[in-house]
Amino acid sequence: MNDVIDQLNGPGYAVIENRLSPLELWHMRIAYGRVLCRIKREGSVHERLPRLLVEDPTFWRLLTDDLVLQVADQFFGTRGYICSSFSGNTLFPGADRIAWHRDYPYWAVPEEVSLASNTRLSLQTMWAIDDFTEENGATMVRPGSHLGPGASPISLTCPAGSLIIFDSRLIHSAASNKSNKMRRMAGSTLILSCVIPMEDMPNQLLDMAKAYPWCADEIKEFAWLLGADQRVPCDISSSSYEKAVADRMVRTKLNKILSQEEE
Ligand SMILES: O=C(O)CCC(=O)C(=O)O
Repeated sequence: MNDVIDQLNGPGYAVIENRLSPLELWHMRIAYGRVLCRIKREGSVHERLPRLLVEDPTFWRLLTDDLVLQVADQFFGTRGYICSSFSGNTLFPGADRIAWHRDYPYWAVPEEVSLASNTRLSLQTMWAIDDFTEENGATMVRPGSHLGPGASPISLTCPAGSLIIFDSRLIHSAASNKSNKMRRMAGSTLILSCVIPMEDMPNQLLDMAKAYPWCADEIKEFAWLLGADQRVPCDISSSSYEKAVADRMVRTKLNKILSQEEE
């Protein structure tokens, strides 16, 4: 784990090869394929898969990977982080390269502020569901670009089942897919909990609770990661302020859904 932290502090990224066992990888591929069957648009060569955790709870394994959480604890210096987004990115044969960019929320933070700050706002994880090769559109990064201009781009080729983890300030892209097979990736953005999440993860959590009551224990264990304990804006002039806050908490709604299911 310390190696990964050193890599995040140095070049800004780490690749952990074969983090998934062959059986886990097989499950991910089947689950990913099932979602693609439902959402793939005719003729499209680039498909993002939103709401993956709701679509199939198999992906919960990737969000809650213990190495990812240990690294995130160290990276942010606190457990006060949440998931901002969890989705898939599929490049079919013929897909164009993705433009160079930093990840959320750094689109909205001036570079001179984000590069100078010691407070980490965002950590990115990407799981290779297929081998990542130069031909099929492996993720590309500019090493060191989380702290400055960065070095020449390199391609993060790795076997299927590998985990790529990086500081979201790192400038990256995905190459075009020149192979004859799809290249699949599933991943999360974790953010310091004071940042507004990109996706409405608390509502995804409630949808998961409704759809998968028999996964209640797992859902409850990691509900914090999907924002169950985040404050929801409310009227602070209310005389029953504490109750108003409690009633609006996602955790309260979650407990209601799961206790109804258990009755
Ligand atoms: O799929 C990839 O390799 C990179 C995706 C990416 O950079 C993004 O979705 O922002």
